[in-house]
Amino acid sequence: MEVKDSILALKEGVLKKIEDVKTLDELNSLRVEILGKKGKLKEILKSLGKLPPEERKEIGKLANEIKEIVEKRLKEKEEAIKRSLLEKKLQGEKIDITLPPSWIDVGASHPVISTLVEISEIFIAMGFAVEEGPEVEYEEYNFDMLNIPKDHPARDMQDTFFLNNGMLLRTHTSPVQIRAMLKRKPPIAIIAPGRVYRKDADPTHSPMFHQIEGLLVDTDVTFRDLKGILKLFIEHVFGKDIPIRFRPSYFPFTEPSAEVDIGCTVCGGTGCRVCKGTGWLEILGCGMVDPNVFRAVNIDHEKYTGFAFGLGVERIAMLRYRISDIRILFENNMNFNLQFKGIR
Ligand code: FA5
Repeated sequence: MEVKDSILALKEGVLKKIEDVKTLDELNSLRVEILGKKGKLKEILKSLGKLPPEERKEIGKLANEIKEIVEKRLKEKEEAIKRSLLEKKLQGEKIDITLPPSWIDVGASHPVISTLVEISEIFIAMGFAVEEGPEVEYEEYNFDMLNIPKDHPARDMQDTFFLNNGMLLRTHTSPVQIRAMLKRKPPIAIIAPGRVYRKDADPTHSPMFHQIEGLLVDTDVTFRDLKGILKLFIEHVFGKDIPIRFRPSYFPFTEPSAEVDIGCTVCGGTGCRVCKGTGWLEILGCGMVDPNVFRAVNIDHEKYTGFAFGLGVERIAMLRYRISDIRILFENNMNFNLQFKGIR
C-alpha cells in the first residue's frame, strides 16, 4: 500500500500548507500545485492504472475524498483571508467624527461681478438674450455706425484709448448693438454686459469699468416700454422707494435720448461727494434707436422701432453697497472684498 501511504502523507502536508498560507496569491499557487492539471493529486490519480483492481478502487475513492477535503479547506481559507483583508480595510477607513473639520477658505464674488450678474439675471428673466462683443473694437462699430462720424464733436464725449493698428478699446458696449443687428433680424431683445475703457479717473469715473447694454427692436416699441422696463429693473435692485428721474439728454445713436438718475443712497439724497452735492447719481443713458443707426445696419426704420440703454455697473454697485469712491472697487484689498462674502 505504498500509494495509499503517499496519498495520506500528501493530504496531511497539503492541509498543513493551507493552514499556513497568508495571502490570496499564495493560496492560488497552492491550489495549482495540488489540484492543477499537473498537480500532485492528478499525478497520483494517473498512476492508478498500474494498481490491481481492488486497490485501484480503494485508492481512487480515497483520492476523491481528499480532493473534496482539500477543495473545501482552500475555499474556507480563501474566505478567511478575504474577511481579514476587508476587516483591515475597514479599520483603516475609520472616521473620527469628533475631529475638527479641515478649514476651507471660501472666496467671495467681487461686488462688481455679483452686481453685473444680478442685473443680467433681471433682464434675462424679462426675455433678453445675452450677446457678447470684443473689447478691442473697430472705430466703425464703436462710433461711425452709431451715427458718430469722424470729426463729430460727440467723439469727445468718450475719451478713447486708440491702438497702433487703428483699432480702439471700446468706450461703451453700444458697438454690440451694431454687431447684434448685423447678425440678427428683428425682433431683437439682447443685453450685452462687458468691460469698457475711457481716459477717465476720479471718485465716480474709472478708466476701465463695466456696462450693460440693452437693445429691443420690434414693431411698435415705444419710449413708454423703455421707461417701464428700466423702472422695473431699478426697483428690483434698489426697492420700490428709490427716487428715479428721467432727464432729457443727447446721444447721437438715440433720439429722443435720456439719462436716468437715482437718489443717492450714500447720503440719502442730502448731498455728498459721490453725488457731487446734488442728491442724484446718473446710472444709465438710454433712448429710442436713431433711424440713422437702423440705416447703417439695414433695418427698415419705417417698419421697426427700438430702444437702447447702457448702464454703468460700478455706479450701481457703489449705490447698492454705499461705496463712496469707485477706485476702492479696483484696489483688490482683501479686507474690502471679503465683506461681500455671502451677500450673493
Ligand atoms: C454711454 O456709454 C452710452 N453708450 C449709453 C447708451 C446706450 C445711451 C444706449 C443710449 C443708448 P455714457 O457715457 O453716459 O453713455 O455712459 C453710460 C453709463 O456708464 C453712465 O451713466 C455711468 O453710469 C457709466 N460711466 C460712464 N463713464 C464711467 C466711468 N469712467 N467710470 C464708471 N462708470 C462710468
